[in-house]
Amino acid sequence: MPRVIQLPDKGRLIVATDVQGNVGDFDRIASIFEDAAKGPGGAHLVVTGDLVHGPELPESDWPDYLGTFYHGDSKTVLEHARELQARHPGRVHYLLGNHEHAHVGGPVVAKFFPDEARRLEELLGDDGTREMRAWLRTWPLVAVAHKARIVMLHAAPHAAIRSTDDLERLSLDGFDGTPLEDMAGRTILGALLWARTTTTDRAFAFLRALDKEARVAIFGHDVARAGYAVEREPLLCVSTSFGCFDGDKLYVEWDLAEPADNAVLTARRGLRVLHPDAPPVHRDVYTVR
Ligand SMILES: [Mn+2]
Repeated sequence: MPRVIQLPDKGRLIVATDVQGNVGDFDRIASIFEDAAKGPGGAHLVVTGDLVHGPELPESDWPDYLGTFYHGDSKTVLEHARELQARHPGRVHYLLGNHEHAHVGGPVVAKFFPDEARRLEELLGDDGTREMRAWLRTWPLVAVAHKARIVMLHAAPHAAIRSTDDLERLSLDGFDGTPLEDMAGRTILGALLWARTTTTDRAFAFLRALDKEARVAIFGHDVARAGYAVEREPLLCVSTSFGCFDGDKLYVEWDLAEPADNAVLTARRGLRVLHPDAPPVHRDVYTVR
């Protein structure tokens, strides 16, 4: 299974991040993609990991920092994700996030349950768990859109790599006992799935190792309450769902034939509002309308 996938040079690119069990948001991005797929050249959807593991709190216990209330239902999100991928062979790409990795060799994640992977596996049962794990093991880590000069991954592009081969030979296993605070700093896979940020030099070194022309990294993992953040070039962190209010949730839409120049301009021209009818709370309405 390839860990790095190459997207074609034409069609629409839709990029979404961090759904974390939110069925309504997954279905919304799926319908945006399916509308785009009807256009000339079709479309490609990249979801940059963490489809699973959401809160299952009553609305009365819901904290403000989690944004708009929802009931986490990872089982249904995975079902819908599989159906969407089956309807559009070769055009729907789910990248591995640290929450998926927890099912296939990664350390335990404990945001809303002491062991989130165990919680979901209990809901799925033995057969469902086996099928899910087999599927997750096939997910790539990085998507490259060569002509668009965009690289997509789960977390910040902090990993020290020299070429695609450094990603192709990674093993998912062997992280069970790794303390979470060591994940981003110690290994290539840990950085890919856990780094919240990185320097401009390190990020461009990562991009260049995969594609000499690449100019922008799109990722999630961290919550940008305004829907996105460009801390520095070439880092475009996008929040499509988790941790945001509905009116602040953003995704990226881009023409795969159009070369991106930098993160700031890609944000300005490529970001779209997931729920245009919901009022903005933290969104910068001058940059993203
Ligand atoms: Mn994550």
